[in-house]
Amino acid sequence: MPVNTRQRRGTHGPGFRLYVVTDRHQTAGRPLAEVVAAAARGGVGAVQLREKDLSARELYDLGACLQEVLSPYRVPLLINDRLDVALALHAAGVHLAGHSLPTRTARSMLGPDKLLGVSTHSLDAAHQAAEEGADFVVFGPVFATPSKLAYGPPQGLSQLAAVVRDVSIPVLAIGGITPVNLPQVQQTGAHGVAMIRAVLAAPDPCAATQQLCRLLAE
Ligand code: 3NM
Repeated sequence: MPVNTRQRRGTHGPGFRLYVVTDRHQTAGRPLAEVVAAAARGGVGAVQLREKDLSARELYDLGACLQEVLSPYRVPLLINDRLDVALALHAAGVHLAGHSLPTRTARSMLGPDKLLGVSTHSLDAAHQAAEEGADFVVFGPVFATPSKLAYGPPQGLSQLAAVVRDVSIPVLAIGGITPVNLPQVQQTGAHGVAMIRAVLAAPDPCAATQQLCRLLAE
């Protein structure tokens, strides 16, 4: 049984189109909180805390710090994989990876009101996430990106378009997305984009975010 997706959809799909995923090693030496604050000033829609090498305690502390900088802007923080940390922080939601708890299980532990995003790499996985109660999926990598080179060639725009067409919940594209290729991504009908380097590594993350938001509004 789908987890009440029809009732929740519409009131609950992600209200955001620009989703910044953290990697504190991609900030050109600047503190992550400083860069995330700049992205919030620039209008980012949501932030996912994804620091896979940190312990629960370290993630909790960093998440609390990011919540402090995001809360004046009302930007939701989602926690990658660690449902326990998300619950401990009263975070806005959780973002699941392939190795995370099953989507259905995470949804039942989170309740209907928290945001639940799922990273997917195939049409089947995106369908399954929708069936099991995800609010949105992230699909990728659309273009080549250093951290995913080992997994083979990128999915490409036509595969993204197929997922957007077929899946009943919003799809955000990820992987190698920049202001230059963003218009092609938008042509697929994707709801929005998720990115690391285009914001976190930008010389001026606030201006980069503003530019991306302008493009996404077109
Ligand atoms: N997940 P950038 S691609 C974290 O395909 C992540 O699921 C991907 O970084 C996926 O915006 C990716 O710098 C890296 O290319 C995105």
